[in-house]
Amino acid sequence: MIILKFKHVLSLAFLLVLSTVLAACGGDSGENAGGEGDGGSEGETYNWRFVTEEVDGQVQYEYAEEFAKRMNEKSDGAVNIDVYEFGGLGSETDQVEQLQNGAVELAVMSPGFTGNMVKEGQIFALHFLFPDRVETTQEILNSSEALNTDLRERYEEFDISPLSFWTEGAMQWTSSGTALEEPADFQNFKMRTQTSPLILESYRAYGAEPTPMSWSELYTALDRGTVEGQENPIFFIGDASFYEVQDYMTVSNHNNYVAMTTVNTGWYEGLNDEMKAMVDETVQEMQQWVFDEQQAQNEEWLETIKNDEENPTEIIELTEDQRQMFKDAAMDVRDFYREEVSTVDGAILDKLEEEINSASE
Ligand code: 6CS
Repeated sequence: MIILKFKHVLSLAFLLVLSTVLAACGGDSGENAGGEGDGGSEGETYNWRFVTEEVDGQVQYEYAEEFAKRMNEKSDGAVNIDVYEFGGLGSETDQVEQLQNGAVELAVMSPGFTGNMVKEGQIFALHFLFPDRVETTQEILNSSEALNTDLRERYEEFDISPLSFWTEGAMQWTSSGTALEEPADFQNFKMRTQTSPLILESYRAYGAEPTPMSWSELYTALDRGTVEGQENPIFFIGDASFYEVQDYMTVSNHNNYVAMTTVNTGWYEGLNDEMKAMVDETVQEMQQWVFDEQQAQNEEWLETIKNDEENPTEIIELTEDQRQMFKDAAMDVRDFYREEVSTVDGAILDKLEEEINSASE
């Protein structure tokens, strides 16, 4: 764990140097990069950059490494993708901008950091929307027209093309001082969230005081009590060591952590047909790969957290009645999304709810 924290400090130091270099590149994707309007031709090489919000060993980073390996093999070495850990290129929000301006071609992006821009993307902030079964949630993410067509169009207005949506696992709450078992426990509770405004709204609905921040600041904030709790999938609670500075983990399964494989829209549209097909095919193949990866990491970390006697964590399972209280309190946020957030009168949410209902039948 110390290594991870140390590595993170190194990454942040590296950040300044690298982001300066990228800014100087002005979005030039490197030699024969297959950029916008570059049709590519035989014998060409392609050098692309792929940034993630996680570090070596964590799901997003492993995804990008595997993606890069597959693209390199399929192209007989013509496609070379440099994968960047989180911290190397700035904050999560900086990374969104880098994808938009073409400084990087590919990014794993969480909708939780784009909500101030792509309002509809905040649909993922709604608690208890997706089914409890993570496999069914992933099937919906794979096939949903509401997400893969309608929401994608909203992102493309900002030069971001989400090519796929995938779960990193069900999210759980961790806390110090207060065990989170029913909405009343959130009263005045200092909860860390990502930056999308609807995530904050979801916690205000329980009476909490949400504070948005990057995960790079979260360990220290939890340790010092600046915030008292946070939400994440179990592998992340483990690998980022948050559980070491928290007393409780509530198995709430209140939401899924959804990540998107995104590309710069202009760059992607400018790829030649062969390259585009190779990217699309690899994105599709990776859906099962990443599902298995997150499942393995989440299962492994649950055991580690349970058995870590040096850093004991009380694990709380919610009763059906307790979950129902949270569900009831969360429902108003859907109306808020439809009325105050959506720019299309909640049409994407309506369609997604229909898709979820038919997948759950
Ligand atoms: O809590 C967060 O902000 C981070 N959580 C995960 C699972 N991935 C990256 C993200 O930034």
